[in-house]
Amino acid sequence: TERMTDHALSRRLSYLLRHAPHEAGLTLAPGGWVPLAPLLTHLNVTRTQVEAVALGSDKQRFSLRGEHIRANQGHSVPVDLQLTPATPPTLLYHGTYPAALDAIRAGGLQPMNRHHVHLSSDPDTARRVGARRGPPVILTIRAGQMHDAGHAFFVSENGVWLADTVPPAYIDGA
Ligand code: HQG
Repeated sequence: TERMTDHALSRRLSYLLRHAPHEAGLTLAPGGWVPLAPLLTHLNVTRTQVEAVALGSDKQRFSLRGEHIRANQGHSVPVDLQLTPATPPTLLYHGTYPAALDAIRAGGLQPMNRHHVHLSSDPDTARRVGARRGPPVILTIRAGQMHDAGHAFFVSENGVWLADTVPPAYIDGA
């Protein structure tokens, strides 16, 4: 069989570890961890290939620890990621697309299919996230104020800021 490209393997790992561990016969342990061995068998890849993808990923999407692997964020299946609350910078950014703006103005940012709203610490990253759906719109989130008002923030191992929702009052640029 042909060797999967690193990109294809990264896509498969994201899919299995965030959305469909059951397809590989796995369940996510607290933190999102699964044992590496059965995953390698399911994907028919080597540990070396997975290490290359995990360590080489621009976004550090995965963590490898001993004989276990996880996705650092982006899950839709129920999982306790064991995130600790953290104090965000004054401003965070979210890249979205024009057709979502009416709903965002009315209801704020919602996690949609994921567990959290994903926020970036710089506008360039937010622009890249938004550009996945066409011409992006960059929203500025007054995260410091929001945190002072009692909203919890978390930061994933790969530096993505997460919040349960972002009320419209803290969003500029919509
Ligand atoms: C929008 C990728 C209507 C939101 C990226 C977004 C990121 C609303 C979409 C990570 C809304 C959800 C996450 C509301 C938010 N009404 N639309 N009230 N609130 N939206 O993919 O942030 O490459 O779940 O603006 O790089 O785009 O997979 O979230 O457009 O880090 O590692 O609903 O996924 O990372 O889309 O992306 P998503 P996202 P990976």
